[in-house]
Amino acid sequence: MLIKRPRGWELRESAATPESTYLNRRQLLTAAGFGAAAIAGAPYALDAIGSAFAQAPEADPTAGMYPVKQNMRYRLDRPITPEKDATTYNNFYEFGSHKGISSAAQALKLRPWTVRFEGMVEKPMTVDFDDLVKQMPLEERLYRFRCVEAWSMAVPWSGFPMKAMIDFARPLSSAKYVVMQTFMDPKIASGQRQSWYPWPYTDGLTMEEATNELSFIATGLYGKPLPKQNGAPMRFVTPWKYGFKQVKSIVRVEFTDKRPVGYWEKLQASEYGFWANVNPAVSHPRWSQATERVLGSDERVPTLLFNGYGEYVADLYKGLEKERLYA
Ligand SMILES: Nc1nc2c(c(=O)[nH]1)N[C@H]1C(S)=C(S)[C@@H](COP(=O)(O)O)O[C@H]1N2
Ligand SMILES: [Mo]
Repeated sequence: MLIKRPRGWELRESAATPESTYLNRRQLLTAAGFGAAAIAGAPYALDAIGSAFAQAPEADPTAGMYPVKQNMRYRLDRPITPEKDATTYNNFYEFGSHKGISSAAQALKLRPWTVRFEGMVEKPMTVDFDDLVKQMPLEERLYRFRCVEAWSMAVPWSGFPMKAMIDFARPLSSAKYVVMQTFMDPKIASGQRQSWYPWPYTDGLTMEEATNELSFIATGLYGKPLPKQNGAPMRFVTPWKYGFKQVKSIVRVEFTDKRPVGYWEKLQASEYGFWANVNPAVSHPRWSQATERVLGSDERVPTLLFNGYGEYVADLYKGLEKERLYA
């Protein structure tokens, strides 16, 4: 009797794939909430599936820490930006020089993740991110955010005061500046293969600025661990300065007595400087800073001096009026 035996290339995918793998793929799709309808839907949904696969194998031991309690001292004068806008309209040049990098950023591997503290410190050290975050006083803060490109948002960051991390690092009293540096991995970050950019991304500020109560290290957003595209696992937040000071995916924190030159200042010193405080009266050489486009709405609103945080930070700049404080 002749029996037709299917050859290898005739097998259906479900038969050819070991059952466990097949089930895992299905479980992942189900767990991530992507049914057949979502798959058949917009390209956005497909991107999201890609990111579900990229993220799922990395268990996040800090996930259970969120949401954290909101610190009511910091209030907004405008609605919170829809989560979808804040997490799909990004600047993260490591993954491309356009706003749609959120799916490319899923290639970032978050564990293990270590942070190196060095330079003018009592003792240099390397700390595992999961150990560091456990020792920090986590809280949620609603902050405004203003990019030098004249768009803005208002988001709930979770994280801890930068001051807590500085105390942990124990800098020498002679340290005047703190510099943060992003990871360097051109294999996964295609932007880092573009050699005309001054990789790795760094930026810094004075110790007085870094220990101001507003300076914050974000490890979460919208009550969850920080998405990769927003700078996971930890990024700097300084709401009275333009967005480019807010270094993402930090691997190194250095204390120094020399004023640092950050990524954008290295690239184009005529347009971007050290202080980078928000000021509607001082234009960027190529556009006005008077108003801003609010992400997720059609509105343009007036920009505020120090992005509205003058009561907390204006004193930091007394006597420095001759410096280029607003670029
Ligand atoms: N490593 C790194 N950090 C970065 C950037 C970047 O390209 N690379 N862009 C900066 C700029 S210009 C802005 S406006 C903010 C954007 O943050 P968001 O994508 O979370 O809104 O990240 C800042 N931090
Ligand atoms: Mo920006």
